[in-house]
Amino acid sequence: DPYSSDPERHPALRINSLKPFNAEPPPEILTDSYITPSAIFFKRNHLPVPQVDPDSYRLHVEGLPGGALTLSLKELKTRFPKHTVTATLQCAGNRRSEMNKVKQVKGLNWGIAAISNATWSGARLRDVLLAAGYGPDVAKRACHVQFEGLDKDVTGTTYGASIPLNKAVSEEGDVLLAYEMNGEDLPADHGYPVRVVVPGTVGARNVKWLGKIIVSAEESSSHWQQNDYKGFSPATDWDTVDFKSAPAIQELPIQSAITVPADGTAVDRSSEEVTVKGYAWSGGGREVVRVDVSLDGGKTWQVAQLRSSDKDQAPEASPPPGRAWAWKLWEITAPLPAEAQELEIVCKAVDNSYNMQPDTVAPIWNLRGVLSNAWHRVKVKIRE
Ligand code: MTE
Ligand code: MO
Repeated sequence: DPYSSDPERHPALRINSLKPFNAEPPPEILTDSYITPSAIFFKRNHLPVPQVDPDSYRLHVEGLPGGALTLSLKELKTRFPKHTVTATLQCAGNRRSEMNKVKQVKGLNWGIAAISNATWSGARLRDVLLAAGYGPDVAKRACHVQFEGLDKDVTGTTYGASIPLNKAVSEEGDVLLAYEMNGEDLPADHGYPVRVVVPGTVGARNVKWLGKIIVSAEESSSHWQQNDYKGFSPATDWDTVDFKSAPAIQELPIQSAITVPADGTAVDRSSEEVTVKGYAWSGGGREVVRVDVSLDGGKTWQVAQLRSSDKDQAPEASPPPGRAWAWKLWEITAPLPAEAQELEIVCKAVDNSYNMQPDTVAPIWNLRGVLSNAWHRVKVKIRE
């Protein structure tokens, strides 16, 4: 069993697939803390978790004028300044289960919690590329930075992905070769000893167990870059789909969801009010500026309170424009409407480009069930 050396996992996780391991936390827990504890951070593995010995670990950097650069874990930690970024990771398939309700899609049936927020520390990818000889002439022939994981399938093929070179080398891009998550060594499930953290970019490009970096004229040739993680029209089916016709997902669209109360639960009339909680995030460093909440299916709206830290802590300083990598948690307490017997609670977020979520799933349905970001809706009974 290639999965026999996979690590132990937190029992609260909701398992989508055991081998490879894919799981998300219960939504109510997700918004209990601004920084998601690593143990309940969602886990998305395509392959068995590789066991990497930190002493013999080597990171290879190729495709730059300086020739190949090889770094040990110690060199990565000591030769480059340590940089810390709080960034939210979201899988392209987050909320796929809502697309499945419209029409069957292919992929893991994620709920609303294939998204989590952590503090990552490591070397800047930019600094490592500069040390390997990156300069302005390189940008004339190369456009992409490819990443290869150390996790392999039975044929020896590794997980891989790529990002645009300009994101990788930008001083404002904050791309990390992270060796710490939430102040500790990366856990095995999250890429020990080194993973790429590409803030604002879809989870799939945040390659774990990083073995090799290649600066290149081409995108990664991996299955996950070429023939997966792309969006299509609702009209496209498996007979007509041409993966070459669509760009690989990089930045993700505006997203929000309700974590409390859970769908199908009840509130007591005697409590007179209801508290609604959730998360909101947008890709590409765009900042969430507002979350609207409705208790009546979208007829009337109220504005929720946003926060960027845990309640007992001072909020983090507002991020520089274009570098809002972390989610906002939101909350609203509203009186129960007198007439209603049931609430249809809805949320929708707005980012600083005034991007908003679509109101329903059907027009954004796609065969792979990615980019699912319609208004999130939960129904709650009022108990008399
Ligand atoms: N990196 C490797 N090497 N192997 C993988 O299977 N999965 C990707 C990405 N990086 C993956 C990987 C996907 S699709 C996502 S959503 C994120 O890792 C999930 O990161 P997490 O497990 O730390 O939440
Ligand atoms: Mo993913």
